[in-house]
This record gives sequence, structure tokens and C-alpha cells, in this order.
Amino acid sequence: MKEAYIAAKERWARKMAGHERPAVRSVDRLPPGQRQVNNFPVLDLGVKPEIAAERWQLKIGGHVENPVTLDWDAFRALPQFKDTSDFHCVTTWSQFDMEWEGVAFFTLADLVRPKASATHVFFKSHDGYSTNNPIAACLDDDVLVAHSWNGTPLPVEHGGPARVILPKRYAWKGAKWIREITFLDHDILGFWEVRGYSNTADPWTDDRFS
Ligand SMILES: Nc1nc2c(c(=O)[nH]1)N[C@H]1C(S)=C(S)[C@@H](COP(=O)(O)O)O[C@H]1N2
Ligand SMILES: [Mo]
Repeated sequence: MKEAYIAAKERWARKMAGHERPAVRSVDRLPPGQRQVNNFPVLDLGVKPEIAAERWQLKIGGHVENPVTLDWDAFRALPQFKDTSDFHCVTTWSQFDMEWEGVAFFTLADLVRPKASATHVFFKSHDGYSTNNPIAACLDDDVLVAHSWNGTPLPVEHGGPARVILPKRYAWKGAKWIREITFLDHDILGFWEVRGYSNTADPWTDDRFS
């Protein structure tokens, strides 16, 4: 675990410094049971909350040394991170080469300093949605809170002003319209996880339902 964390942080540091070449992707980038799309479908609970940047806040707390509440300016003043990854929705569509820009999860973790007791992270959104992930999955070099997609500010329907991206999990593990990130010393299931979806959500093993 510790080695994996250090390796991820090293890769992330190289990306931050602009030295990392784009990942060499396998010829077969489509996980089992997925089909490729290019129209970036919209999936939500029927609500698209409109949060003006002036009113936007991101609260980060729980088992951390330094809880913070970031407003938009404070969030945008953090080191900015760009990364390109593939996006896999459990409803069987995948879109490749999504260019995300925002703040790396590593940067947020360095800011709040999770305590040794922190094992899981719970994400809450403005539409009542929530999701959960182990801290190790969040501390990967491709995880971020994104405010832009393919060079333009994230539109409301895709979770703007800001959403979480966890490329190695099915997309429901990334909360749109993010409002609160809580570090926990135990796991709590999120919106889809309590409704029969897999808690681990690994696209490469067709890990869709629990
Ligand atoms: N707040 C919030 N986040 C969410 C969802 C949602 O309904 N509300 N849907 C999830 C699901 S199931 C998917 S596939 C992706 C869809 O993101 P998109 O609408 O930008 O394609 O967001 C995830 N994050
Ligand atoms: Mo989804």
C-alpha cells in the first residue's frame, strides 16, 4: 500500500511538472461489456443544480488535521492539474481521451492532511447524490476535482462548476456538483452503492453490481 501510494505520488509530481508523457494505453482500451461513444451522455437523478461560482463552496473535513472550506477563488488559486483519461459508465458506454483540468486529489489531501485513522472518503453533492471510495483509490495520480473538460468550463449538466473524476472506477464513483469531501475511519455506502451497485466498481473486471 505504501509503495503504491509513493509510486502514484511520483507519477503525479511528474505530471504536475509537465514531464510525464501521455500514458501508453493498451490497444484494447475498452473494458469488458462497454461500447465506445463520443457524445458524452448526461446521467443524473433528474436534477441539475445551478451553483453560481460566487456561492460555490467545497468543504473538506473529517479525519484530517486541517479541515477547510474553499470558496471558488481559493479553489482556483490551488495548483492546477491537467490529465487525460478514459471515462466508463456502468450503463455500458465509455468515452476515451477526456481532458480534465482542476485540482488533483493529492493537492487537496496535502492541504487538509488526512490523519492516520482515515481509510475512506465520502463525497456529497448538491443534488443529494453521494458516493464513497477507499482513500487509496482517491490518492491515485489521475484523480481530481475538475472544473474544465476538453478546454472549456464544465457545463452544468456534467457537474459544473466542479466534479470529481476517478478514471479507474465506473463513473458513478465521481460525484458531480461536489459540495463536501469527508475523510472517514470506516466505509459508508453512497447513493448507488446502497441500491445494489458494486462498492468496488472496477470496469476491468465487469464489477457492476454487488
Ligand atoms: N452529483 C451527481 N454525481 C453523479 C451522478 C449524479 O446523478 N449526481 N451520476 C453518476 C453517474 S451514474 C455517472 S455515469 C456520471 C455521469 O457523468 P456525466 O453526466 O457527466 O456523463 O456521473 C456520476 N456522478
Ligand atoms: Mo453511470
